[in-house]
Amino acid sequence: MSKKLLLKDAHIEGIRYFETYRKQGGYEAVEKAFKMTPEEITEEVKTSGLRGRGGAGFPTGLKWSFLAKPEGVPRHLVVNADESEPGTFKDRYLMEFLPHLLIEGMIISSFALGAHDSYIYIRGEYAWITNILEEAIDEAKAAGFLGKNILNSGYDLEIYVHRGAGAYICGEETALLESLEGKRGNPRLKPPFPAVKGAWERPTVVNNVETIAAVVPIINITGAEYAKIGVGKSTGTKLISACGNINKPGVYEIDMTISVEEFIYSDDYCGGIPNGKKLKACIPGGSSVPIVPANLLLKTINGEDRIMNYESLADGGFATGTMMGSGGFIVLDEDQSVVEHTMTLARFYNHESCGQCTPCREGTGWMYRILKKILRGDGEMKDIDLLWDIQRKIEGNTICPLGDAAAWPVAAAIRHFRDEFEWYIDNPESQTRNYGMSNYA
Ligand code: L3W
Repeated sequence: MSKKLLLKDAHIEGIRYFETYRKQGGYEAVEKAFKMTPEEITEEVKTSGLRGRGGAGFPTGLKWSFLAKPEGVPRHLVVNADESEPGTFKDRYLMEFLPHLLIEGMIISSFALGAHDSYIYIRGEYAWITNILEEAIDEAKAAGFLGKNILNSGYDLEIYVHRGAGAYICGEETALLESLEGKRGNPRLKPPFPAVKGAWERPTVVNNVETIAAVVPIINITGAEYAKIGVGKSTGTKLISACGNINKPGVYEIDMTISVEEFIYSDDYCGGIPNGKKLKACIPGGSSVPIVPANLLLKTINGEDRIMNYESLADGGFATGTMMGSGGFIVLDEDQSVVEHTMTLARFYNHESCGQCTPCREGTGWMYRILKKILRGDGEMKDIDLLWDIQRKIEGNTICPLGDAAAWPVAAAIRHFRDEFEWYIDNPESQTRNYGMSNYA
């Protein structure tokens, strides 16, 4: 069983409330951090090897050290809680059950960054969690951990919760900042990175919920001890939200040394596949990362066990491997249609494209229409090559990663499951026409 750092107290009744959280040692990391300098805290985070848990895996301490500090200009910490990636629901769990862990992490991180106004940008659909967070903020304030002169340190901090309005694109950090400023959530060109020009053109660190929560155990046990958990550049623990054809869907905290096989089949985690079905494929990092067939999922190209971590999941590049991404682990059994699954994702990305970049705006809709055509029984063999061509023209040609995220699932599906596309085209009458056909019209 993996070591637990974030979810160790999640089962305790009432842990959502300040009093219970405090009894379990909550806010001791703040007390410890306030005896350190901001630079020492950043150094601890660097030593820990913590990488961004939202999808990109960028080193957190390095990002913090990029924060510009011009004289007299306020800077901000913005927590990205716009968790909208299909298959990803780990931040929801953290915020719902352990809101004080996030707030404690935000106090320490804001102090380290010299931010006095920090924000949680939360997806609009998480309305009930907004209430939980606001209640927790009030409790922390009443206990002297937020507001003016926290713990008599002379340091002031306010935390605001800002609800999104239901657009996936607002999970992209620059679209999020636009939205936070009250504008339409269109991604900005980078550079400048938010660390230099972010919210209201001020230096801003944008970090995922889980990343900021992880700062608490890092301060509690030290960065060096945190770095000992895991392997290589995959240090500490990672939350995985597991769903699809598994016996025990849910949120699991893993140390990044366990194999993918153990994660899927062990009773400590997913508990295997229901009804004795075989594993067909998996999308291990949220819908944006490439789908991997079972054989490549369980073993790397060198025949070694594939491990649930950043390096091993990406082993072999896009041709064979995939990515850790946000840890949204979607399992498909032998009964699932990869073509249909790919169409569902294409529909999603087409709907969520902001429309700024032509390749994404036009390409996502084009891919969706071709996939519908194939599923409807009207596909032609040349459609597969056309799909391939379109995704190639989207990837790398857009302002933000939504274009790549729309292209990769299509590319990986064709690369690994081309025969399934061909089967739909060869068997126009025998495909899964008997359900949901209105979707393919
Ligand atoms: C300062 C530099 N800052 C990079 C910062 C940058 C950002 C972070 C990572 O996309 C991915 C996407 C999704 N100076 C910097 C610098 N930074 N160089 O580092 O940057 P980047 O561009 O690699 O990633 P991104 O734009 O944040 C995130 C993938 O994650 N993903 C995400 C899924 C969705 C969720 C969710 O719902 N929670 O996570 C899944 O794979 O496709 O590729 O902060 O500013 N020189």
